[in-house]
Amino acid sequence: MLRFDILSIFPEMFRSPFDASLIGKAREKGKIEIHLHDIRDYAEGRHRMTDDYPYGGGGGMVMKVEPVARALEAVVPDRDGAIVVLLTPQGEPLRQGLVEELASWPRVVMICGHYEGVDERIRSHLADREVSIGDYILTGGELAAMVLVDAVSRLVPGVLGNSGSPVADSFSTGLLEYPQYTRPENFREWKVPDVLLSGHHKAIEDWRKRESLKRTWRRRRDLLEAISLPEEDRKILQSLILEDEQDGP
Ligand code: 6GU
Repeated sequence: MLRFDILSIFPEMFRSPFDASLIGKAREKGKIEIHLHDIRDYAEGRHRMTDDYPYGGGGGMVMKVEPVARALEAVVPDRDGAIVVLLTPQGEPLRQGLVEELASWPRVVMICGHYEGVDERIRSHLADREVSIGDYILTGGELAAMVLVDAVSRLVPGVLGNSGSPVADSFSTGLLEYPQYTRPENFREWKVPDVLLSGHHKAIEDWRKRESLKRTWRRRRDLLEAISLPEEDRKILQSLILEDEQDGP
């Protein structure tokens, strides 16, 4: 069981993505819990403002620290066993390793950043980690929080059911996935590779390994540099690089 708490000024954004699909099923099965908290409920004053003008001037608005601090204190009065993540474009880029680390916590609390930025004291005094989901700017941290919940949840035992095993997927081998096919065998003369129909298990395994290496070499050389390939795989890679240079398929 993993519990997520999401602090946001737009908690309603999360309803349908978290009710539908595998995440909804995981909640029904009690594998995960998702609790939404409206930061505005913790804001004071007649207008319950969650943002304010930046000290020093300049454009844009800044997310206030007090409502976030009060919300956090209500949600995790004792922070033992909980990790508090601030979603912000300035954060550490989200990769599978960080997803795995977050999945090891019993409780993941997320603060969705908003406006042109958040008061620096939210990051320096309230958050344990800052996470970004990539090098582009979203209007707020909500979609990033959904990405995080999805990626972390699929690692929680029992969430994937029989639809897949997280150990077999590409980011645990460090390589991109090989091409997959299902029926029909021939669609508009677009054919399934013969080897996959051969029933020759060793040949299929070799083909898949080669295709994974080829695809990773062509599309994501950075991934190959980050892993140490077994000797056998390096040989396969060498041969397909040569083939590629001679305009291979
Ligand atoms: Cl976490 N927040 C926002 N606003 N934009 C992002 C992001 C987060 N990650 C990538 N872009």
